[in-house]
Amino acid sequence: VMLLLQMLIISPNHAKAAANPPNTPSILPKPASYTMGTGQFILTDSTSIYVAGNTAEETDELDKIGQMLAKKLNVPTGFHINVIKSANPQAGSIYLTTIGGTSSQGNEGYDLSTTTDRVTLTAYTPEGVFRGNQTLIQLLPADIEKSTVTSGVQWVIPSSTISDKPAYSYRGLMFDVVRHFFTVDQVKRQIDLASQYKINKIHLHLSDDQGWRIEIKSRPDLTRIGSTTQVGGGPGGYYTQDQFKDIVNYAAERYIEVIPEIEMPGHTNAALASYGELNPDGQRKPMRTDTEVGYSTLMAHSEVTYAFVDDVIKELAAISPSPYIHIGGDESYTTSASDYDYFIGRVTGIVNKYGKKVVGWDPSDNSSGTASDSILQNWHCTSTTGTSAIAKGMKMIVSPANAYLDMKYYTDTPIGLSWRGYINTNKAYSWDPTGCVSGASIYGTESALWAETIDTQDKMDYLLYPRLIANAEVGWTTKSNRNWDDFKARLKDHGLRMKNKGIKYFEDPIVWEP
Ligand code: TNX
Repeated sequence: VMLLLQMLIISPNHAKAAANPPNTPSILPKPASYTMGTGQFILTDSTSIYVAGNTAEETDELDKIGQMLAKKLNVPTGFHINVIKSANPQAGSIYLTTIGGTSSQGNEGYDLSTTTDRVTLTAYTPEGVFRGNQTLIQLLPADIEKSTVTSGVQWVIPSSTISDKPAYSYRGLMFDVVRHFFTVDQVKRQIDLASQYKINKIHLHLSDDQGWRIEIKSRPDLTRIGSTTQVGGGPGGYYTQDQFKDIVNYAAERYIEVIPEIEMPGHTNAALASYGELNPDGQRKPMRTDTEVGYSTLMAHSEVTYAFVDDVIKELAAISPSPYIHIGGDESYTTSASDYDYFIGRVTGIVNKYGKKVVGWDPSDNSSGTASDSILQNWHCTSTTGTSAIAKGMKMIVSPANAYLDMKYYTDTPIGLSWRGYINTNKAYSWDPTGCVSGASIYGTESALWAETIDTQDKMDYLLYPRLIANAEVGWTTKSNRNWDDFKARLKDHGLRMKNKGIKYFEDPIVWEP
């Protein structure tokens, strides 16, 4: 009888679909709530995406988001899904709307409901719709990630009701494009991939001892000299201001903010090598290609230094829409404590003068000149870091080195550093932002990808994936909704999707057991 019943329920079409998506889709990061429905929605060549906002402007914005979704869906399906501006979606359509969205959803929350005849995504803002689209794509079979037309697939979405919003509003990823330079296209590809896991901030580490990576027109030697090498002695490189803006716009289309960092007063050898006047003896330092840290410093009591910083921040502020500029502040081991204190205050003043607020690594919050609207990026997460930030009422980005993505997974995995230990996927998942320091006003989380050991896209993929997904869930999903075994099962299932996306991830044996 059971067999007969099953044969009745499972039509040939369903049988095919059942082999594709598992019963509960493996959504990463895990949504706040997911309820399975009955039946399924089937995407076809005649599916349209309807978009409607509360204003004409909002509808235009949703149209762009709809076009991005249509483009993504049309590649592997070979369909001609189009976008229609209308609040009357026909049966068989996908409807993206802010009409009926509520402020309780926040900027990034969304409700996604799928029935046999419609997919409806409702959010308070277009940004929420964009985040919701990332979930919607994950509800379709893994072949949806392919970059060529894939026939013989039934493009089904199991009926469900999803209600979702992030635990933290800052979920960042830092690229170190100094230690090894990465091209605009390589950075864009990583931004696009990260956006699929609802990362919403990209922090670009643009200067360090081994290189200066952003064009500053009033200080041409920064790129003429300072950009010309990298760790190990390769050619280095830099972004022109137009290329930087291109990256910023690409990220903004994905509702990602780019926070540029100019590292100071330490990690400044490339600047010291470009302009002799920044050194006590007036002589340019040689460029360096080793991975030593903590030896370089700007002069805290020299007006030449602040004229330089002013020139740099002025141009950067003009091309960067983010309200924040990151000023570094870590590992200034050859700057005296009083010089460091004074320097951070002066630079905070310059950043504020150009209309921006400061983000700094710990211990920049200790400076008497740190403003209360500055943000601390806490990477030590020890009992001595972050206490000044808390006392000053500063917001905190939690970025613990023991979840760093540039550490090796295991003693025997080939790429990465190990000064903070080995960080497998379980370790990258099993932490909580509240565990960094108690009493902090937590803005969110950030994953740092330092690039001493990575000089190719494949190596970048290898260190990022799957650990970035683990970090992304720590930032998006509330602690009470997170569980390693549950995550592990979803991630394991997600491997095929990463393959289809072309991600050269590390198949961590703790997830993909041999
Ligand atoms: C520490 S974390 C650094 C970086 C290195 C990294 C290597 C931090 C703020 N500074 O300069 O690249 O370790 O893991």
